[in-house]
Formats: sequence, structure tokens, C-alpha cells
Amino acid sequence: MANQEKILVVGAAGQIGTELVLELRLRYGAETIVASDIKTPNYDVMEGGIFEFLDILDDKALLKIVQKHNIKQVYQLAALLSATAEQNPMFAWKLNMEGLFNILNLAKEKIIDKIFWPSSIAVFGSTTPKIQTPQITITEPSSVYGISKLSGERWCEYYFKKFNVDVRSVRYPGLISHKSQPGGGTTDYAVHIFYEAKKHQNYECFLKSDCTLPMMYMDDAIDATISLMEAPGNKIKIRSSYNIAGVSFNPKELVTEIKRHIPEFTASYSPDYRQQLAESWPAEIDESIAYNDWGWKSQYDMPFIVNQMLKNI
Ligand code: NAD
Ligand code: AKB
Repeated sequence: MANQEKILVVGAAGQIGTELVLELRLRYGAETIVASDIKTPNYDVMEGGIFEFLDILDDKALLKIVQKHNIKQVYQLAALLSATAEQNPMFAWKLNMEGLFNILNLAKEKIIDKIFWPSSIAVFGSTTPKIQTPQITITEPSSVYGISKLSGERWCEYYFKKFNVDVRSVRYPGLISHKSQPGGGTTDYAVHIFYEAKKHQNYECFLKSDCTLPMMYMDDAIDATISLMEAPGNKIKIRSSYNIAGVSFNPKELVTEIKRHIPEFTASYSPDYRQQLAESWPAEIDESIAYNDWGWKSQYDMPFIVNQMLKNI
């Protein structure tokens, strides 16, 4: 087993990493997946397979772990998200860019073969068409996070063209999950609301009631991620990052759907600095290029997501 090729997940204790590790272990076998993070993950991630403490900014420690486990693929998820990044812009830039470079350079040196790195709808800005946002369009992000993701996309394409690095990426919408909590984004309201609805039958939302954003159920996101990584290389025409759509709704529409399950639920709205970030993002994404290239289609609608969230929280 020692020499078996393995997959490294960096940021495995986070909202996506937690579920990605569990799904990768199910699909490929627990002994082939190395989960890593700077913080302790939940019990299932920690105890269900291999886990290493790793700071992605420490390139020597990274190389040691890659060599120790014979890592050939990396999912690089460690980053500061949009809201947290606005609180600490210089560190966000450092983590989001250096973390990516440390992985890209391993592939450039042919130490690893394949990379997944996520981008975000935050690459778009207020000058981008808001409805059916195309794959290739104006990208003038105004957030620190969006700037780092757009730069990351450009570097991924550069490493593919210049060094033949097999790097793959999607622009996730806001993700909704019940196995793990979100880690400091603008779309986090769409997870918090379910906890508050069940606990207090009341939620104070930090976005305006009519602020429509693209969102996605975690199962869809994990499916998109793994199917992109499994697609034949010649199908992957976009080496910056693919649009994927999910489902679009605003807080008011979400509240209405939750009320169908919890009639006494009420919401109030106190928009804060995150409203400005959300306002600069698209309302609805066109994912047709992902469908044409590698067959991706978002599956889950809002009533399904609400049902699952209320059942599982
Ligand atoms: P998260 O904040 O929940 O998780 C990130 C994880 O990275 C955390 O467990 C954190 O401890 C870890 N981390 C932070 N610094 C690290 C370091 N120096 N070394 C190693 N690990 C470190 O984030 P997430 O929601 O799981 O997002 C993962 C990726 O997906 C990020 O790149 C994010 O930008 C992207 N993304 C997420 C969403 C979403 O809605 N969750 C949407 C679009 C894009
Ligand atoms: C955030 O809100 O920062 C993330 C994202 C859309 O990238 N959920």
C-alpha cells in the first residue's frame, strides 16, 4: 500500500473539504485519500482515514507529505472566503495566491499529475451581465476575494498553456450543506437561516430580502468537482474555471419556502457590508459550456434543498 498513488485534499476541515473527503474515500477507498488542514477536522474526517496537519503556505512540509504518501492529485481548497478576506485583505491575498502557487509548482515540476482548485462567482463584478452570466464575459471583481480568484484563474490557464499542468476548476456558487458549516462567505446566510429557523423560528438576515444569488446544494458541488476531475483531459477546454449554475433565489423566496415547513418562522433584514459584495455578483449563471464540454448539469432545486436541510440539521 505504501507506494500506492494517493490524492491529497488541502483544507479538508472546511465546508467543502469535509464532504469531499468523505465522498472521495467512498469512491476510491479510504486508504487512497490523504485529508489535511491546519485545524482539526470533524470526527468522520479525522478518524475515517488518513489525516495530516499541513499549512499550505509551508512548501517544504507540503513536499514532505506529497513524497511520504506518493500523492499524484491535489484538491487545493484552503482559502479565505469573501467576508473574511475583506477583514484581512493582505493575508487573504497571500493565502489564496501562495497556496495555489505551491500546488501549481509541484505539477510544473512533474511531482504531481493533476490539480483541482476552486474559483467562485466572486470573479464577476457589477459590470458583468447579471442574468445568464456567460462563461466568457466582463470580469471586474471589486472584492479582495474576487480579485484573488480571478488572478488564480489566469494563473491556472497560464500553467496549463506554458507548462502543460493538468489543472481543473469550477466557479462554485454559494454552497448549502448540512454536514459542515460555511467558513466566512457572503452566501453563508443560506446555511445559517436553517439553524435559526429550527432553533428560534426567527432569523436576522445580513443581506436584503430581494438579493438574488446563485446557490448550489453540496451534493451537486461534490458531483461537479469529481466528475470534472474524472473527465478525459481532451474534453476540458476551459483551463481557467468553468461556470456552474446551481439554483438562484433571494432571501425572501427562501423564507417563503421554509415557512411551508415551519409556518411560525419569521425573518428580518439588516444588510451589512456583505450586501455590497453580494450586489456585485451575478443573479443567475449560464452553465452551458460545462454541459457541452464534460456533460455537467446542476440537479437540485430550492424546494429540494430546503427539505433536505430541515430534515438533516
Ligand atoms: P472553508 O473556509 O470552510 O474551509 C477552508 C479550510 O481551509 C478550513 O478548514 C481552514 O482551516 C483551511 N485552511 C485555512 N488556511 C489554511 C492553510 N494555511 N493551510 C491549510 N489549510 C488551511 O472554505 P470552503 O467553503 O470549504 O471553500 C473551499 C474552497 O472553495 C475555497 O477556495 C473557496 O474559495 C472555494 N469556494 C467556496 C464556496 C462556498 O460557498 N463554500 C463558493 C465558491 C468557492
Ligand atoms: C462566499 O460567499 O465567499 C463564497 C463564494 C460564493 O465564493 N460562498
